[in-house]
Amino acid sequence: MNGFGGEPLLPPIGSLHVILRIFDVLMEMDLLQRFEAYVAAEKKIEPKDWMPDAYRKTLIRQISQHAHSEIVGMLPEGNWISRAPSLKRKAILMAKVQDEAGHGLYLYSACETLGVQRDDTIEDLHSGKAKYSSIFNYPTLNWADIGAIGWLVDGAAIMNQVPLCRCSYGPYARAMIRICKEESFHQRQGYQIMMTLAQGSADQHRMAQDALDRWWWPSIMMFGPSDAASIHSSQNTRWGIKRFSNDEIRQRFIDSTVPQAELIGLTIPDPDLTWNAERGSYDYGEIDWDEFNRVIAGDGPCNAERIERRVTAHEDGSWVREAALAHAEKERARREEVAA
Ligand code: BYC
Repeated sequence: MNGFGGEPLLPPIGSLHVILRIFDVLMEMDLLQRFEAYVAAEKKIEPKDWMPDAYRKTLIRQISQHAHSEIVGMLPEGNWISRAPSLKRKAILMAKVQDEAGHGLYLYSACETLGVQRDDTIEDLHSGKAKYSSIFNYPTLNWADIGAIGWLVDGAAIMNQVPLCRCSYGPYARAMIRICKEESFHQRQGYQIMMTLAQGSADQHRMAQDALDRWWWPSIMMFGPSDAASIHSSQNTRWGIKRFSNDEIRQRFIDSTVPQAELIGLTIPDPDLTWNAERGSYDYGEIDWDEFNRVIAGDGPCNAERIERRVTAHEDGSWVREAALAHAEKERARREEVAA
């Protein structure tokens, strides 16, 4: 292992146990100080660099949960591929869902650079140990929901993920650059579906408004608990993982989305939403944190269905993994034979 920035660690010296222990502690303190200065100078931490255990753990937690969100996020939209209203909409939705699979793969790979096995992170999802975004535990009842997901859910995802492109951990930051570019297309396709419906027949307009009514508050909850209740924020901000607080990003999302709704003649379902000229921002109503806590604890409308679908898909895919491993083994044996 290197120091961070590729610098070599000092070799251990001395033979007495106590001296070694003191040396270890001093070295750890020194490394921590240098790590924090390095991060504060906006330099990227790379996989072989020294990092505090807690930094590694919080990144594994966040990146794996982010990867799970991408993969579980394919399910509510995937349900509508066969029912999209035209060939063009079907092709667009298929490409979008495929993009989400790609995002999950980049993120599982970024997570593996921190020393965890993909199988273990997936097992944590299946066993309910690891979370994934609360938003994907709500059902997609009709086509307008696909518009609302693209517009609001991908819109919220971009708002949260653009700052992650500057995350102090290199592999995560680099994965986020491509993901954000793709999410931005997703957001536009969702808004375009909503615009088409909102400007269509009275029934279509009602469908768009109904989807906004059902998806607005769950989308607002995506940004996580209020700053006062956020357990990871302060340390992760200090370590350059988080650049803005949950409430700051939530506020930005609301401020940019309200005019988009107005432009297409839809109403945000929040009677307390008012422009605050002094703050230059919208004031908004009370978020139902009981609902948020219930959903992230596993008791949302679709939690059980989502996990069951993921477990079945994983089991159904076992023959592909086994075939790939058998092929790799044959290739290795062939190479060894040639080399002998
Ligand atoms: N759902 O201390 P806090 C997408 C958990 S978009 C579930 O504030 P942190 C997509 C949190 O994990 C969605 N759990 O945490 C879009 C923690 O629990 P643990 C994915 C949530 O990490 C379209 C606890 O609450 N995006 O993928 O500082 C199509 C306390 O929270 C939620 C990301 O994952 C939630 N909404 O801040 C397809 C972005 N919110 O872990 C796919 C990366 C909070 O201690 N993640 N919790 O058990 C982040 O930026 C941060 O992790 C968060 C939370 C802002 C989400």
